[in-house]
Amino acid sequence: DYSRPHDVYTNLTSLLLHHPGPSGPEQQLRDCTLPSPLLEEIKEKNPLVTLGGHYRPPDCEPRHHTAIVVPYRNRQTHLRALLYHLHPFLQRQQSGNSTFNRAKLLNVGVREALKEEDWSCVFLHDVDLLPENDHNTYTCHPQYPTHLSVAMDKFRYRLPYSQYFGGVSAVTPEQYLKMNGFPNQYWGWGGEDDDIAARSQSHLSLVIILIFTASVYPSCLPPHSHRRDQVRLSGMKIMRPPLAIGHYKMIKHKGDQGNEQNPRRFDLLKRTRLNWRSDGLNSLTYKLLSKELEPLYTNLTVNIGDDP
Ligand code: UDH
Ligand code: NGS
Repeated sequence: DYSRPHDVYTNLTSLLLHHPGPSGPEQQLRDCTLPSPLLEEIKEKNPLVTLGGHYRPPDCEPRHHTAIVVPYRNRQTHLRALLYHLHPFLQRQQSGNSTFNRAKLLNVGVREALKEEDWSCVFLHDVDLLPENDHNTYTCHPQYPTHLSVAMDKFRYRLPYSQYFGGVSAVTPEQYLKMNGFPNQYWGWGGEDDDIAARSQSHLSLVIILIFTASVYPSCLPPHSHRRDQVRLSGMKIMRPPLAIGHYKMIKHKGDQGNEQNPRRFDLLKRTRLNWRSDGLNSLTYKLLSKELEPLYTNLTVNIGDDP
């Protein structure tokens, strides 16, 4: 019952730093240098596959019903290797064209990454931005969210506007929790980064004493003379590297199908102050469909629902 559904699944590629590289178990399996995974393990990784190897997308009517026939005798290890790859592969192919939701995918990525390991810093990194300056250290500030892509070539190496928070940013798990993660309601292009900026600043209004402490003890500041920007909400701050350091090249591209401008973004932004406590990490729902350790990244396929 592997069927190509209507636009339901959204593919999330999350880049986990320090991940086992090309010599990891996935690669070893492909090179046949690792025993095939156990059937129980494959089953565990594919919770939505039912008895007999059936899979049905949970939230839509399939358009196709496909059976896969394998001629087989005495090849248990091969069968297990095939099942291990095929189930997530087929579920991935069903990734649909429903409206993109960058902030919700980032929420999912952060939550799943934190299940894996106790990261001290999590980067939120657009796929089309290449850092150009080695001094732009990929670390977190201990107290405040950091915005790193302050000087992109497409904006002539400066901020397009002073509150811009798009592209590449970083939070510690504690900062992420305190700001209730990111909004889940921005379907389509635009505004979600402004909401994230506003909610981090809203939160920071609660820790004004820490800001004061940081200014008294400069040793609390991160390396490379990150400086604190004055922002609109009651003198709150977001950390940024200097313009000369936060250089990024953007891989040129057009707008994506399924990520058209969100006409509701301005209305949503007006309500950030009211909504940030209830829309975010604490209201996040999704279904994890598969998780694959590729040689250079971890690929999570998730169902995050659709624009209501
Ligand atoms: N992304 C995808 N796939 C998509 C859409 C977005 O992977 O279909 C991710 C990707 O990481 C990307 C990020 O979401 O870098 C941000 O999306 P974007 O690159 O489209 O946004 P950006 O604002 O570019 O950087 C906008 C170019 C077209 C704007 C049209 C509206 N003015
Ligand atoms: C603002 C958007 C942001 C976006 C930024 C840069 O207008 O989400 O432009 O866009 N805010 C709203 O639409 C409310 S860019 O020039 O990269 O296409 O990140």
